[in-house]
Amino acid sequence: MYMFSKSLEERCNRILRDMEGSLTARDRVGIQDFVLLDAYTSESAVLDNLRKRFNENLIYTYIGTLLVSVNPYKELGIYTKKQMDIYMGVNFFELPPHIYALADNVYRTMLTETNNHFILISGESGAGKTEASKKILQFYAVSCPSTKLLDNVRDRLLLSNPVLEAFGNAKTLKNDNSSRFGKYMDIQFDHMGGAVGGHILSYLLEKSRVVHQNHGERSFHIFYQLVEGGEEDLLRWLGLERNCQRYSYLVQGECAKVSSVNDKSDWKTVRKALSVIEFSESNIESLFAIIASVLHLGNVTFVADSQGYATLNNKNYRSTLPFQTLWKIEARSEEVLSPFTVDQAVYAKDALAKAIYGRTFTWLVNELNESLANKDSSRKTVIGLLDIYGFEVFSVNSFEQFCINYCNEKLQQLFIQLTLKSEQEEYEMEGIEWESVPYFNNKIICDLVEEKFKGIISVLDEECLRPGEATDMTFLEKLEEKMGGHAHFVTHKLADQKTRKTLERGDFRLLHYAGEVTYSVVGFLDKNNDLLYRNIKEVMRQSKNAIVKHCFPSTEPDSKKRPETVATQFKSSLVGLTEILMSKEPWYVRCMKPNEGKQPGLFDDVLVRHQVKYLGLMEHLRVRRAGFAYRRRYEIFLQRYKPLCPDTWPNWKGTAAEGVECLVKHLGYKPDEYKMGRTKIFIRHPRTLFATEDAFEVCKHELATRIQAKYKGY
Ligand code: AOV
Ligand code: MG
Repeated sequence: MYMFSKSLEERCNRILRDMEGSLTARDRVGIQDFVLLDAYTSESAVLDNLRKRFNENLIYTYIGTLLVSVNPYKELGIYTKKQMDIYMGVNFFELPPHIYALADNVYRTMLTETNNHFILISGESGAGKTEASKKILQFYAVSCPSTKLLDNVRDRLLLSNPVLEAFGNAKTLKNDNSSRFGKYMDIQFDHMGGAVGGHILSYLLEKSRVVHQNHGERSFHIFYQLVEGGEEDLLRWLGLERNCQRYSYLVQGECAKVSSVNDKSDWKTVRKALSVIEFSESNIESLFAIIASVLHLGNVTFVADSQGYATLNNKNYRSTLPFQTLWKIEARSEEVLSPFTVDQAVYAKDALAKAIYGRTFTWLVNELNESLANKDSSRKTVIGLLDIYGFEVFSVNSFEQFCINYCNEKLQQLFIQLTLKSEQEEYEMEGIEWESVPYFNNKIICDLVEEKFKGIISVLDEECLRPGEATDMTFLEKLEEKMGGHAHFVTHKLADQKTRKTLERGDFRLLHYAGEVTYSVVGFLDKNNDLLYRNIKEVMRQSKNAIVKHCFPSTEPDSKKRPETVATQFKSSLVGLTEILMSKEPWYVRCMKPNEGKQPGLFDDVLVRHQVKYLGLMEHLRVRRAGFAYRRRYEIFLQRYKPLCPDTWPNWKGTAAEGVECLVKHLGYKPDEYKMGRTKIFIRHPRTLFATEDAFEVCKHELATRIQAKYKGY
């Protein structure tokens, strides 16, 4: 349970015990808030501080209330129940930076201000976003009030993670557990702070991974989990062998085994989670039948008959298939696919596999939401957790990376708007003069991608409207025509002038906020269209598998009405997400990667410096420091520092603002060192706060000594 007001004695003792290190270690371990760094405008000083802390296994540092996290790539033992207890109900700046401190602060602010919040976790692929979001959820699971009913919700919230990760995460070259979908999760709290429900929104799953993986990558975890961990009789029923190598869809990347991933035990976790979340046994069966059917589908091959049409190659396949779903697909597939060439048949087969998997994933999210739904209609407040796929650059980048990186641009834009906006508003609201800070606004790149009639998505959609005529190359030509002069767009014609690097003929390059990415246009039109043959849909509709039936409803709009393209749908869903987020109070976790090799203990200066740059940390720091480095609500400031002044200690009778005024006068603050806003005190220089903090530390020692002396005799 939370304790909002611990007695001073208790707090002194605890702080003395747990903060022993941090009282003396400022030089050794760096500074825990960049705002207090003297050379705050120097990128090198920021980098030095990060490195110093990283080398001491201190992966967290603040910029005010923003949390910077550097992936340690090793277990640090800092996520224990004991650590959670330490951070529960304690003032944000009282303890060393931690993801729990942020989680706790958001939670308490939500409760005291009864408003909605979200935590935006960003950073490139492999930087630690998903881990951070799990730590936050775990913290709430442990720290929130507990009753039998609430524990049930808590378990479901926690267990939704392994299920979603099994179906939506995969090994990539960047990350062995890479999120291949975007996830926004609302955790709903009642007025007592109990977690009473949740809701998940998922964004664009990278379903092409089902049929193709680049070298060194895998398909979604669930396939390997089923094959490796599935019970004997289940596999027999599904007609599967316990050997991933047997399945064409699992071996494209030639790395079915990953040392950091234990498919067998993960299977058990997922299986158990599905039961706790109360998926019915028949749904669970249908779900695994779908996973198996995708694997079987992958093994279907075609040969050309005498007329050059595709026919099924695996004659014996049909008799060995034990269940209805695929049987039906195949029973009709000759009819459906017979007029196709072999290439077209393979294409249709892959399209079907992707569609089945993609729709099943959507079904899964809906089921989880059913299970997490809070039936009580009383007013709730929420904390939203946003964990999306991070910015990524591979040697070959396709439509998927284009969408992922566009999504990251949008979130960077949101960060810029909100940090500057809220800062401006705060100064304005508090009646304090605002000094603006120059920064790179990536709106120009967002516009390049999404602007109506002009952006890359519009051009792509236009080309998708010209079937038969348009190709990936005509799309590229149109881009060249329309975007040629844009500062962030390069094709091979212009490559030398802008970036001094040559480009292949079928590529275009975007100068993203986080770096350059070269995209190969191959497959852009196809993936954006994402069409499925109508007769294949009809076959799916007749399936006996309840989930498949549900995922291919007969009410689906027919092909006469053109469905929205993938990129346009994604764009709209991101607009929706932005609206959801804008209505809530923002908090930020900026995750960083210390090296490209997933190695513990290795801090690559060049790589980290690059992230410091593009994550906008320097600008954020400057903004925080532009006028006043620190601001605190009067009540909080007074509560913390009142032992420093005989007039305010132990109780101040007047308003908090008057108390603070009295306190800072007593401490000898000069008039230009601070400003009194409407609800907060603003302190210009960190050294002023340092001095106050130091005085506070001394005072704490004295108090603790007095307390110890007092209790000695007992
Ligand atoms: P991501 O979510 O940011 O990448 P993850 O959160 O999956 O990255 O982290 C990648 C891996 O780094 C994890 O599987 C852990 O092995 C390790 N790791 C991350 N954070 C920590 C931590 N705090 N302590 C110990 N190890 C950690 V992506 O989903 O690819 O964008 O798309
Ligand atoms: Mg992730």
